[in-house]
Amino acid sequence: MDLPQVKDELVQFNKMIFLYNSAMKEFKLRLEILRDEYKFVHQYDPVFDVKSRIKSIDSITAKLTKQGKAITVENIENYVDDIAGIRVCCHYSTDIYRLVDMISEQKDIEVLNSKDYMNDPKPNGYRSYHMILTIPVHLSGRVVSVKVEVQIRTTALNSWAILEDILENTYDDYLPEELLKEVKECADMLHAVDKRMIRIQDEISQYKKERQ
Ligand code: 0O2
Repeated sequence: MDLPQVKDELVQFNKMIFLYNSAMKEFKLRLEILRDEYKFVHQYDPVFDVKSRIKSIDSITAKLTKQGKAITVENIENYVDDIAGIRVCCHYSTDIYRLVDMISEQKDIEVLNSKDYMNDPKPNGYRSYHMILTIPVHLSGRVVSVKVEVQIRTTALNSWAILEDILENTYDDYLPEELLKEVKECADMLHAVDKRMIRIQDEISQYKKERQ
């Protein structure tokens, strides 16, 4: 690549990141409004915490290299779906599906792909709900649909995912069997606790209803 080409690619890259950043802002605002409405109607916030990030250059290049693709802006846009990432933590797993429905019902949001790792966990114990969606970004004179990855999970399973991520990134090519087993057991225990808490929450709601 000669210098003008490099410059052009850099401009395209910055434009692309600007769009992904705008899409994240747009999605976070939608989510905030949905939460406010839910709180207003049900006196309860289904969301505990929201984090967002633009995928790191290292992670983008690793993903493209793994797919055997050249590192270009076009390939990033076409083959990496999670440049803009939103992670939503809920207290209870029932809140996850409430949110999935509320997000999917938004008329101008298109859900391209969903993965329900809550009901179908990864072999290591990972549980989360993932959606790749597009959201319109209104610019001066045009509207652009931009991809955002949304991960929704419980706070308990989020702590687990952080620990598991550290484990994956610490041991280069050999992960100790014992640790893997223990980490999987922790995921299963946390999931069991999440389920018990829902049962307790149901019992409390039932009691409240009966007292009304
Ligand atoms: P980062 O650091 O978030 O950028 P794909 O994204 O399609 O290439 P995959 O695995 O089919 O790969 O997609 P999937 O399952 O939807 O996972 C995408 C993201 O979910 C990952 O992004 C992680 O953030 C998270 N994730 C998936 N599986 C695990 C897991 O077993 N443990 C943990 N801790 N997180 C997981 P990246 O690109 O890996 O990382």
